Amino acid sequence: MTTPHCSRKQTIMPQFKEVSTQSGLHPKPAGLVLQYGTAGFRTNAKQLDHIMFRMGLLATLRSKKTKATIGVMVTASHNPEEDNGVKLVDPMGEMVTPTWEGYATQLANAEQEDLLAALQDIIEKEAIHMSQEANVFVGKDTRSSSASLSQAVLDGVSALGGHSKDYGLVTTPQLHYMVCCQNTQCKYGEATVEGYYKKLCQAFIQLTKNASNCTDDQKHLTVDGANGIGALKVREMESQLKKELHISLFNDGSEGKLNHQCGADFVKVQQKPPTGIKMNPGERCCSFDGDADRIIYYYTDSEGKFHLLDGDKIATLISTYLKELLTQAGLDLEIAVVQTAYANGSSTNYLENTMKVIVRCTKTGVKHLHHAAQEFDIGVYFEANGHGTVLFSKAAEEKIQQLAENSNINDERKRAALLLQNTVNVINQTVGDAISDMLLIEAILAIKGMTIQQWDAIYSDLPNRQLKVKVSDRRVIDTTDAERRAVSPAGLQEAIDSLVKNYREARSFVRPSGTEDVVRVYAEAETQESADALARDVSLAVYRLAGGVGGEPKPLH
Ligand code: NG1
Ligand code: ZN
Repeated sequence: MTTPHCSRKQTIMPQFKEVSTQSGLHPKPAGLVLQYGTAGFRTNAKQLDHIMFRMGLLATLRSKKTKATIGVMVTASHNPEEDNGVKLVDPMGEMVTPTWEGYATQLANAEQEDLLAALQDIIEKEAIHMSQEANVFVGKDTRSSSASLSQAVLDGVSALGGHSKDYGLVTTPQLHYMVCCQNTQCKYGEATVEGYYKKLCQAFIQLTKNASNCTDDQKHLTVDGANGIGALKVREMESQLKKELHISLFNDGSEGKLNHQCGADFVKVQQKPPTGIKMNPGERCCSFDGDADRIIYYYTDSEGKFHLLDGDKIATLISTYLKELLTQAGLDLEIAVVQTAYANGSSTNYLENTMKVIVRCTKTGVKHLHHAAQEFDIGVYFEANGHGTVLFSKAAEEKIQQLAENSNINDERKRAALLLQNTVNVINQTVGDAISDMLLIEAILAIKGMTIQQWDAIYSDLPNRQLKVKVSDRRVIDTTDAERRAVSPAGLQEAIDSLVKNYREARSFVRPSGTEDVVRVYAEAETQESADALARDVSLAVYRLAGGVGGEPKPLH
């Protein structure tokens, strides 16, 4: 038997009075269970009102605990327009720490009458002083549901007496940037969108100003804004690029539907151009995702063949550039590239064996990559899907700074040091950022006088295929070795191992998605036919051994 409602009410502490009243306006549908996944909560927007209110409460507690400003971003990134989601941002702009992800799940799933007890539990476990001030920054994407959902977050913050600042429509990385600026007393930059544009655009202009022989053609870039927030923000920023970059913006949200047949996820997974854009052969194009924290480049050649330059190609370009600059500057800093199991085998091979940089593999989800990248002087991390950035340790930044200010060095070292300094400034180190990554990539190509074809030719991707399999409970799949091997259900890994042996240069792995109710299958092999066949074979094994639902996976061809 649960405690009767009225007896609970009598024990409500004054600090919870408002929560008790307000939570009635954001009721939880009884029995609904959601989990804080790879990128926060994400599901159909209709199920999220109570989650948003409760994340407003949790962000307020987290702010009290850390004595710092916390961010809450309302977005479902690359998911369809009907979905929405929420992610919490920790003080330095990083993803919220795992223990608090657990609290988020507990708080989200507490039935209406248990909400105050669930809150009290977190307060006690974390020894939070409720008299401490709290500050929460809130941002949202362009989904039609985002306005009322972000209001629910704001209601949650005010119910616990926290202060909030509503940034309205911003990209996810912009909100991360604001939080970091605020908590570093503006050392990282000014906590406004204008401050963000100013920091990034000034660095970009400094980087490209000496890029010799950059023609107007080379300064042209086609951008697919996924009909989302990134498009709005590119428009806002454009004038500050002072014609150093000419952007043709498509899928700007004026007509098309968010992420529908466009955007970084569509282009990466379908391995084809988005609809709604005009592509000329050989021209550089890029796609953002729905909250502008991912970017993918591509072009079609003169024969009309589509070429994709994903997160692995981006990581390779950036790390090559940084390594060259470090050598020219005479700086001894350790550089590493962090990837996930989805990284193309060719990229790992090139980075380790040709470039000879350290390569680390982590579990999927940027928080894991971010964490691993923090262990190096310079950590370049990218998921194959185009989510990534570069982290510079404090010591690395100081060394670069000192060298850039040193007047006793030769011109080559000076030039390299200044380029490194501006490179640090153009990068959003808090999280992967499509706009910042775009400016960095464009600057590198201009500085190196490199075409997209030359960039693409650094190494050739192994053909690959990603598929999804529906199972009755995806939690039956448990993985190890940075998700590269399945430990359950019994027999699945053995089945994958023996299927892989049928193809040359093949590799395959499966893992439960953290953002969708599916099992993801990845396969790569010497030819596209082999990669497709292997992906299908492995999908069948998942279907049979892990409780597949619906019809059996069909051959792709
Ligand atoms: P899941 O659904 O857990 O595979 C996807 C991406 C992640 C990450 C998150 C958050 C792939 C294979 N997975 O996670 O890399 O970006 O979404 O957006 O791309
Ligand atoms: Zn995203």
